[in-house]
Amino acid sequence: MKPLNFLLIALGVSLFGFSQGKLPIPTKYQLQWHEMEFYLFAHFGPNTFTDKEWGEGTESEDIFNPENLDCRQWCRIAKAAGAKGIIITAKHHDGFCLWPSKYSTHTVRESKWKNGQGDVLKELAKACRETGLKFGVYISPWDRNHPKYGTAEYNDVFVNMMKEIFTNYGPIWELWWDGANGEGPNGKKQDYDWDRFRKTARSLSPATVIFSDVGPHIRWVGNERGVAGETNWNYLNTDGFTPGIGAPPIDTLTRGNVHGKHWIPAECDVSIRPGWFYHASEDNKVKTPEQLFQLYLKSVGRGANLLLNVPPNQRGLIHETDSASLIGFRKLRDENLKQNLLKQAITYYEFSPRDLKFRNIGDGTFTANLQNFVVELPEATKINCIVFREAIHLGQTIRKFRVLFYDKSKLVREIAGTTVGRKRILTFPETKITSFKVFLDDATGSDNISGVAAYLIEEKLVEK
Ligand code: FUL
Repeated sequence: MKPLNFLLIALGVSLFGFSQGKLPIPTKYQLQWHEMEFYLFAHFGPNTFTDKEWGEGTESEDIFNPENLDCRQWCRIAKAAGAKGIIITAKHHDGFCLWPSKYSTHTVRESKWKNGQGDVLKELAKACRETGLKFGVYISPWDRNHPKYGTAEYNDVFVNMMKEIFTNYGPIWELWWDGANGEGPNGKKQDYDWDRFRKTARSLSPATVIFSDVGPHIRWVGNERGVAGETNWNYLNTDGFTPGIGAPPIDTLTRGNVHGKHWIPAECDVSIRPGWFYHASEDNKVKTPEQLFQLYLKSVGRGANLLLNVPPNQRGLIHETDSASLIGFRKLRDENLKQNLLKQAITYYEFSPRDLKFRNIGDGTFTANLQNFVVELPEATKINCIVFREAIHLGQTIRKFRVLFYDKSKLVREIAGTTVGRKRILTFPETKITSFKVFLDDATGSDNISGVAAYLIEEKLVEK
């Protein structure tokens, strides 16, 4: 090779490496997680029976007795709602284990339920497998029952419990480490060995994605309302931070860090009811399908995932009001977001010859990635919702975008935004258009928008 050619190639490689290669990108398991989009959370345990949110850890095991427990019912409802998995509170802050752990004496084994022979994790893991749902486990580091809590040995207990869970109930798709660490009046304080916890999980199950305030794979969104930032980076800086008290500021969790060093996307956890656990007094406070749709727009529609808590009741079943609401939510998504109005549209580069055209396919996935482009519809069409997807397997690079809508040559609406991420759903008042242009005013790299779709949704569903 001639020296000059070599130099040019080397320069190209290093420039490319500088502009793109350094960007954090998702692992294949994180990418799969992004595609999960919406799944359920099940808060279940002694609190279900004591009507509390945070148990003391002193509750008698016998109060846990869900006589009609049917995890298949949970799964049927989850499936019908279009949720793709269930994460269960295997151990909440009260320390009660929903599986007969060898490392605790405060478990289903000590309860009256099925004469101590029951195992909720086993039943749910099986039901999830049979239904084709992913199975996830919440295990609270904070433990108000365990006698070892507050000593170095508790870290061994926690590690051993994880081993039991991975070994006996796997595959575990997502592991959830809650950040709450409110110390009880006994003043016990635990020095958690996060590093060891992470290594244990990774060695036992490399495919599991771990959630905590600061990842390592998925971060808390900073609120329990189910709302991601309108600007939402999948990047986060974690140096010097830990889950719980040592977490980054709320605003950082909600928006991420534009120059963050790690790919740690946000997950929006929120309950369908005011509380996390089931309380009969909240049966008339279940979120409506329309409210859930709003949450969908503010979580999934901002590039995050939606983890919706639907707490089983004392019988061990999901209440009919919650299930009706979930099905209604599914119906709204199906009826409003199925018919991509751009299926017949032609897309071409704004600044290139018009013969470079792409046709949208199905859900609006392009055959190429685009930056500045025009979408032309075959006829005047009313829309009030537009959905973008970014090619996040290459990183998150869009910082600012603009969409200009035209009715023939007349500009009829302009909207602007910041990040796109896995999915960005924008809603606005109904507008009749014949074409629109998308400009990425601030973006790096050349593979950015990987899909676009447009819909006419019911007026009442437009984001409030
Ligand atoms: C919080 C906990 O304290 C709540 O009880 C609930 O589990 C929620 C999802 O996370 O940190």
